[in-house]
Amino acid sequence: MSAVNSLRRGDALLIIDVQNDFCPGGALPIAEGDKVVPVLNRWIDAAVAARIPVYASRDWHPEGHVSFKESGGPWPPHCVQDTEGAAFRADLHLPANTIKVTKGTRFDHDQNSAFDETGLEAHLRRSGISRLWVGGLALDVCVLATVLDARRHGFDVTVIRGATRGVTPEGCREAERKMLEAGARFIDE
Ligand code: VGL
Ligand code: ZN
Repeated sequence: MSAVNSLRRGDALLIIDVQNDFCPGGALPIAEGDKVVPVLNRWIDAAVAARIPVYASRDWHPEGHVSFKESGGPWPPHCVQDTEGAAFRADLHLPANTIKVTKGTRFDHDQNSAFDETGLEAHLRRSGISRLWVGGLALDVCVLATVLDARRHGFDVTVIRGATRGVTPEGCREAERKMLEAGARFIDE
């Protein structure tokens, strides 16, 4: 039996930042970023069939955000609010009742984790969620920060490796090590 069939009540699918700018052709492209989409679509179908909620975070920066090079940050401008680059990939089949988590809006600091001042933890608790299945972009940036926070908050976490891609190979190896050390599990797909 494949893992996609093990979804049960108390689970949620948490999709991190599958937005145009993080895919080939975007402003901060991650190699093969678009390859996560078909894998995630299978998980979305399974989540809908099992009636478990789908959460999707999005990086949603104001112009001139502190994380942009022009403002002294590490990244080229990306995921600027209301631009096409900030939109979810159109081929990602998010259900109409997807719970959207918006982050990266603060003027004073970046928010790599979907838990950082978003209220996500409270929403998950209120919804009776204890187990998270996680995929998205980028493995060594926002997926990493989100998974570490999820573990800190005591959620059971499984990362779907085939549903993630990262910025650098070394970054991905180090990120996986940190997530495993924090008690997250990995499955291939
Ligand atoms: C991300 C770099 C900058 C991510 C967000 O979603 O992983 N990476 N902002
Ligand atoms: Zn960002």
